[in-house]
Amino acid sequence: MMADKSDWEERAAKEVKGRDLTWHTPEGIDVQPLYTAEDAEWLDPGMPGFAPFTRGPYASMYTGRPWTIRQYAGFSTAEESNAFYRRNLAAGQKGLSVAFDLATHRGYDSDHSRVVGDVGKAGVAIDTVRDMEILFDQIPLDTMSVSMTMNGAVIPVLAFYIVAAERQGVSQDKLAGTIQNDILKEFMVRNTYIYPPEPSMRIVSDIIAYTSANMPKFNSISISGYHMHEAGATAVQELAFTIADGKEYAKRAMEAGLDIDAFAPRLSFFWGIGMNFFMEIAKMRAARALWHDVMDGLGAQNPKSKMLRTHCQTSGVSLQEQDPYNNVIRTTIEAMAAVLGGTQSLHTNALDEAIALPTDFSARIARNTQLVIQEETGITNVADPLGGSYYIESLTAALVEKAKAMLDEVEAAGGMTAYVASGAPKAAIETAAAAKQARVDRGETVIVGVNKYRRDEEDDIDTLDIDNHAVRASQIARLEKVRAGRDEAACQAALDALREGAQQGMSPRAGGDLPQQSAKPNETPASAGVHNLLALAVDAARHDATLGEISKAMEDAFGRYDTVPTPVRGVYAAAYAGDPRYEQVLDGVEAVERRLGRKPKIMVAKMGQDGHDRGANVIASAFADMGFAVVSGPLFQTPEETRDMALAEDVDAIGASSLAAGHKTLIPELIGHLREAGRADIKVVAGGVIPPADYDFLREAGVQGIYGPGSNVVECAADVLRLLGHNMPPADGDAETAE
Ligand code: MLC
Ligand code: 5AD
Repeated sequence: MMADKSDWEERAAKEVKGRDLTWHTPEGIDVQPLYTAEDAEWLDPGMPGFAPFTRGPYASMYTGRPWTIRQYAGFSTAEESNAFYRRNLAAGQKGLSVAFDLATHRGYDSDHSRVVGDVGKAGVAIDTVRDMEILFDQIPLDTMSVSMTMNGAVIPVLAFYIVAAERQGVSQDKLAGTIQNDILKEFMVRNTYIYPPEPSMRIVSDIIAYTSANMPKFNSISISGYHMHEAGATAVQELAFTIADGKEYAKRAMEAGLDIDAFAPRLSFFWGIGMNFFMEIAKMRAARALWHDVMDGLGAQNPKSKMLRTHCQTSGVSLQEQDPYNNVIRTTIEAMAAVLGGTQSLHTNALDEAIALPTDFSARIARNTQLVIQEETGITNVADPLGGSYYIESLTAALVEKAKAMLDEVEAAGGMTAYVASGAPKAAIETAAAAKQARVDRGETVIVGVNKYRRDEEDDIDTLDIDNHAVRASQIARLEKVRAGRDEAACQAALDALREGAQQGMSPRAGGDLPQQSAKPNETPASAGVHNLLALAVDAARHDATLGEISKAMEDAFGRYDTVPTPVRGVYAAAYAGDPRYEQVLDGVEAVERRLGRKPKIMVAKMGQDGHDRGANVIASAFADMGFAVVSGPLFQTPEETRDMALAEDVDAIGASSLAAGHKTLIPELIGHLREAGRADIKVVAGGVIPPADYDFLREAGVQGIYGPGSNVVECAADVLRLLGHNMPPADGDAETAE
């Protein structure tokens, strides 16, 4: 007789002497050491290309057409990015994906005083249609599909794209591509919003209305879990919150008077793919099943409305500064998960991700990772090759079940806009992130070359450096030229019309950030009427209005939205209870407290337009748990504003978190301001994505500690105690110290 699962359990228990082999995942799923037909007999995943699309949106999947190799890129000027795109396309890339700089994301022209450190740094600087024309010079927009990652300044950027194509002789109905246009996740995790939630949601549905009427081949939105994943979300959180976001957008568009089947086939998705291989594959399958049911529930009839298509990007946070060639291996594994999960489009990260933007060399390896999988492995020859795997099907079902429960919570809270406004999903993700960081710091989650098998010395690798001052100067020159050459009266008239359209379309609830109820059936929907913001902005762009001007016209009606981070508390204390090194740090903090007569106080600062706040929040929550008084600065401060807050709060140290390459400009400026104020005694340390090649520069500027990715948070605190004059004993072996 054939052995069954109970026979197996008996034998395995003997082999491991009764040890419990269950894996308790951060999602709360108890993964068994073996799956059999008994676990999966009730699961039938159906066929690829058929409802509920668990096995993939298309019947033939990659046997018919492989996924699109779509590498996300952009840096410096439009000229430089254009040349980079053309080199990549010639070498096998298939679609484009534009990364804009943070000034552009946040609706500022390159000559604005708040963005001095950001222009051209983390993406390409775009101020006018002219820049957009240069970006796509010799790239035919009627055949190339282009993704643009833009959410805050989504109206001017899409308007520029439409007008740049027009000037290339391509009408908008021919444009194939995707605009990210997903604002809810910006309020949760990515932070490149400009306006308050309510007008931001109007922008989303105005774009859906415009593209569904005028641009039939264009995906109006890329509903993104990626950034939640990167912020530390579990697979269930990423799934549930992203699907809930999608549902919210669909409902808003319907409330604005659109027919669901007119726009839903052009809603698209975007997942982050990390190292938990099978979980990520199951996540993508679960997402398709969940979306099918949600759209069915909203009354969609067209099967394409219920068919989830997605882009994926391998995980940035899974990549490390230490021993960076390991990142090629990690990215390959993640890319395999994305492909086995059935992605339509994929970006593979470059090996220098944790250090700087990709060079030509690292971009080539990243691209070739996909080319090798696509052309050398035979993986594309079968649709959904893992369908029917007992483990995969069980995991998919478990994720569907858990995500459904979380979706019910969102529904009970009044839908995703209300839930986001409550801060609950952001806090839940931050709690997961802090717990994850603690598992890494404790060595329970192994990262090769970081918390295990660490090398004594690291090799140097070449990284891309951008001369931010030169890019800014050249952008300013072009801005002046465009402004001088345009019909000023016509341009201002178009901007006035946009401002008015923004005001009128919003009444009576302009600027509010409470969830909106359904529009009354006889109310003229803003999105479909004469006040469509994208239509008005296209007109302004035709008259060469700048990105900053278009954004400002809407800001006049909507206001600008600011938030202060509110890091979670207690996660570290719980994770480290009883850890001897952690206890030493607690003792150290108390010793400093006795000496000062108050708690040592640290400010966690985010300067410039860089909204990546996961690292800053992890530091703030861990330091608070260790007994420091912690002040979190608001996002987007200028160095002067950081100084003012540090002086007002009378802090002992400032930790500047930088993940978007502004560190060489912003941190030295801050130190200069502190010195001028006579407070050179305030210690400044820096953390985030900082290339080792910049360490000397920063130290000379007065930075007293630098902590790259992979730094141990407890050791950072030990270092800060030393800076505050406490005689802190070294860690065992002291190999973990970040710097
Ligand atoms: C596909 N097609 C097939 C087929 N597979 N036809 C027959 N048989 C098959 N097997 C057809 C499709 O129907 C479609 O035509 C065409 O081929 C293209 O396929 P696709 O599946 O739509 O792929 P693509 O065009 O690449 O679109 C993928 C997408 C899209 C829908 C997911 O939204 C997209 O490209 N997204 C990319 C998003 C992105 O790059 N984001 C970067 C974020 S970076 P038709 O006619 O039906 O269209 C970021 C980082 C940061 O956000 O800064 O924070
Ligand atoms: N070029 C290439 N990749 C980028 N990323 C961000 N900006 C750029 C850029 N300008 C990638 C990184 C990061 C993710 C959000 O996108 O992988 O983790």
